[in-house]
Amino acid sequence: MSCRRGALIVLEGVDKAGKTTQCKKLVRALQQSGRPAEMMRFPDRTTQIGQLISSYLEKKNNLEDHTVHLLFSANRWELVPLMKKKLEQGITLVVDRYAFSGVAFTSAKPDFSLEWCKHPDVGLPKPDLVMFLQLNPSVAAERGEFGTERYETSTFQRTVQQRFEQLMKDPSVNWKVIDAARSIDIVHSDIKVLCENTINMSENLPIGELWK
Ligand code: NYM
Repeated sequence: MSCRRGALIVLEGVDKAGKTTQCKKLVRALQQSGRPAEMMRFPDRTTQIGQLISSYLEKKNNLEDHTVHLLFSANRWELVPLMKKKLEQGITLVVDRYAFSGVAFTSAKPDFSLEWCKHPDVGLPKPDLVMFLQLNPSVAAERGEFGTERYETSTFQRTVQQRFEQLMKDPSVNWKVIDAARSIDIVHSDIKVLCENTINMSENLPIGELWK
């Protein structure tokens, strides 16, 4: 008997778009409807690499820009065996940020091209669906102050948004743009429908390779 695989679903967006809230709600809703689902997030700050990244983000240490980019990518690669295992067991993974954040944030720094930034993540398990939670920077600002971590400034986030827009032009990735300025529940019901359709469509397909 062949087992139907789970879907790899990614939520992306600039800070304050509501990714984490929506990932949690989505996992709960899928589980309640009898579909095995788990949440993951990147960076995964629990591994040794993740701890280096976390102290970098908290400004407790400084890392050279290329180096930290490669660490973010390594943090994804170290979780790949686990991700594949879960997908093959039929568990849908709902992932809060992925390689797209990796590319958008590093390439928002001076002298980093999109192409260079994509390379280390080429061949990662390809998401069956990437939902981009779209939120105008001025609306994001109304949602409250940014935190104190690295990258949490309006100017930087505006450049990150532009990099995401460049990445979304790539038709090899199944991007869906979600208007995140609406209420949590309305955004959730849109996301849930897209996700259920994706689970049904991808269950018999092999897991793809990103940017390959
Ligand atoms: N970030 C996240 C990167 O710069 N590169 C990456 O590859 C990933 C996955 O880390 N500002 C940045 C985006 C966020 C920060 O924040 C992680 P959070 O709140 O843990 O999602």
